[in-house]
Amino acid sequence: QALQLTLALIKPDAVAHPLILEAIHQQILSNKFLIVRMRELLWRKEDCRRFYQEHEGRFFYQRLVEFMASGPIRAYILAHKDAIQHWRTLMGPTRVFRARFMAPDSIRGSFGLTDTRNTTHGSDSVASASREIAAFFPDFSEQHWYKEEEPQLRC
Ligand code: YYY
Ligand code: MG
Repeated sequence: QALQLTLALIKPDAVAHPLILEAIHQQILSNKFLIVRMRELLWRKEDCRRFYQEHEGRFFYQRLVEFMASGPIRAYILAHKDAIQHWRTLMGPTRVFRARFMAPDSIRGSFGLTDTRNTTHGSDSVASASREIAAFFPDFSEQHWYKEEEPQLRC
């Protein structure tokens, strides 16, 4: 398999600002990701809780869930030969202080507001990418994509 898939989210803080939303979208394009699927949606709190269940019990869990349900989100399935790591590198560090000082040109370094309102999400492993893609795109079959579409997209 030449291409890897990841789930990328643009969170409510960034979707709310058209220029920031557009700047992030342009970064996706200029970094040669293929946009396999894209949708915008409002998330229910119970979906946020399930999506972030690995963080249940952490001090920020409740504020994270409230925030993720506070406005529209944009979800992408992105393909790239190194999609998971490449997207996480473009996003930058999770926490705003670190992002500003260690990776000022990253998406979070440029646009992140707080540790919670940090613009974007990216899957962190092949297993989480599969789980997260299924959560946002229940009709998408990875197996079918790798069999029928991916071979034609390689270059
Ligand atoms: O994968 P990534 O988003 O970079 O960070 P995680 O450690 O998985 O945390 C998920 C999510 O939780 C983060 O994007 C914002 C929120 N969060 C927070 O609100 N406050 C923290 N101190 C740490 C994380
Ligand atoms: Mg994470």
